[in-house]
Amino acid sequence: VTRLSLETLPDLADRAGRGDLRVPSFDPAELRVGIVHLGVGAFHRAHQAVFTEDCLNDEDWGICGFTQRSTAVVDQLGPQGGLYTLLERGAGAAPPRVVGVVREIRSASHDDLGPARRLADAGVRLVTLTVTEKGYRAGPDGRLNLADPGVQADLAQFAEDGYRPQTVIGQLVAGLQLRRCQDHGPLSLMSCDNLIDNGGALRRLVLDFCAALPNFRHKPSRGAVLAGWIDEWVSFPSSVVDRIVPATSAADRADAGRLLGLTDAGIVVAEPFRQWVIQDEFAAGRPRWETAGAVLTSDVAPYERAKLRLLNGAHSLLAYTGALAGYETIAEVVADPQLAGAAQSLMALDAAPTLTMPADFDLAGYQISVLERFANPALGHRTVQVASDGSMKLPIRLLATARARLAAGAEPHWVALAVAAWMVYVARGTSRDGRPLALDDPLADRLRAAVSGRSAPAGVVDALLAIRQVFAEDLAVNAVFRALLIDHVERLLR
Ligand code: CS2
Repeated sequence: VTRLSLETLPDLADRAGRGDLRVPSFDPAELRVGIVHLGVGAFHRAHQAVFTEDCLNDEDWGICGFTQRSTAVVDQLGPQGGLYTLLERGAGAAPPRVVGVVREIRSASHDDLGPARRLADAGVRLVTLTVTEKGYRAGPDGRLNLADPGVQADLAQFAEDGYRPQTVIGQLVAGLQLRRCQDHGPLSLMSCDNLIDNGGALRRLVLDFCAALPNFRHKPSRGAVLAGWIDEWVSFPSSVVDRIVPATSAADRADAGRLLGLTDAGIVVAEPFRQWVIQDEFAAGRPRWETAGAVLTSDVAPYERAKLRLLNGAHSLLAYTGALAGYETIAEVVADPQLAGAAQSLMALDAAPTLTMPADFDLAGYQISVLERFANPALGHRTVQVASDGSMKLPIRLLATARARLAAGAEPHWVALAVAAWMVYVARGTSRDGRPLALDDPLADRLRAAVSGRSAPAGVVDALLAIRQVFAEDLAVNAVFRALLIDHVERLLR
């Protein structure tokens, strides 16, 4: 079957006329790149790319997307000229649409033109990132993890001819250095990952990298000079992203083939809902995202805290407890009244009291909508997908809530249940009905080693609480928190 591409796109125009398919309203071949995006996975394609496409006017805000290690996306989108279909599933879904705003697809490790040279280009005014929590190489204190072998390699070989940085932060700093040398002017770097204060976090990591650059005899303070230039010319807006985008399945690709009459290896599936709250602090302009429904504000912090602690916190609780109970998808878990009730309690009793929202924000309505979105049966969002990278996600979406509640003298019962379910997921590695549960986590080896040979609840809890990358000292030694965990682990193991 013929592949979706710039050449076959005109064949779809008739269908678009009938309203059962949308195609770009502009000529993708004419759009030039203004944004470099690192991490061009399904989430970016279903979220930021769509917002950007929806507000294109006569400015060049085409996207050059980089993948990191895997070249799968290059194989999927390269032959398609960057085109792909977005398929919404669930109540209120819009017709499928072909998205054309992604104009270049490159591999950070294999392409002739790496991220550093691409972002130094004068036409590029914005760099966006969805590289997941682990892509930042931050330590538990949010600072650059200088013990990370990738970070060490990037620092040591930074200025060597032809060296290609392997970490995202190394790539950004190398690009900023080139941009400074070529005098190509200001730039904004915007994280779109689920981190706390993601703009501030990214800025700190970039400056940490500069500060750690080894000095050269002929350039004694190159890190300090670069940091000074970054302070003056580069902004780091924070942003809160929200849309449920499960990994694309073979069945989704088959659906795309049926819908388009063409093969689309790059199709992405998403819920109808999408939200983007952006700190309006751009050093070199930005697309008019507000015309596509984004909220531009001076302070994203309240929205960020609400999203991470309510939605992502509840998501993780459902993922770990649900996977242990033998459920395949998040929708199946929320159909279980007991587990849905636990998610509801986590939001209402543990997380909500830690939030201070703008007066017009409907906190109760938000919690209801979160559970409704999770219940979308058409998404097939797998529990093990949400369960991945727990060591990176827990501190952000659950432990911050626990810390705030403990400080207020309260017992974070439901957060402790979520954390305990993660511990049992790690320690037992199988569901209640004996099916293996994949431990997909950058710390997997350390986690497994920690719990190996331990079966008593207190032993499991203490072994995992001792992992400083996950639990900072204050929580690890908190007797109330530990007791709650042991209690939950004991019941879950039973
Ligand atoms: C999920 C998120 O995989 C996960 O950990 O909690 O990806 C979630 O679907 C998004 O943040 C929703 O905006």
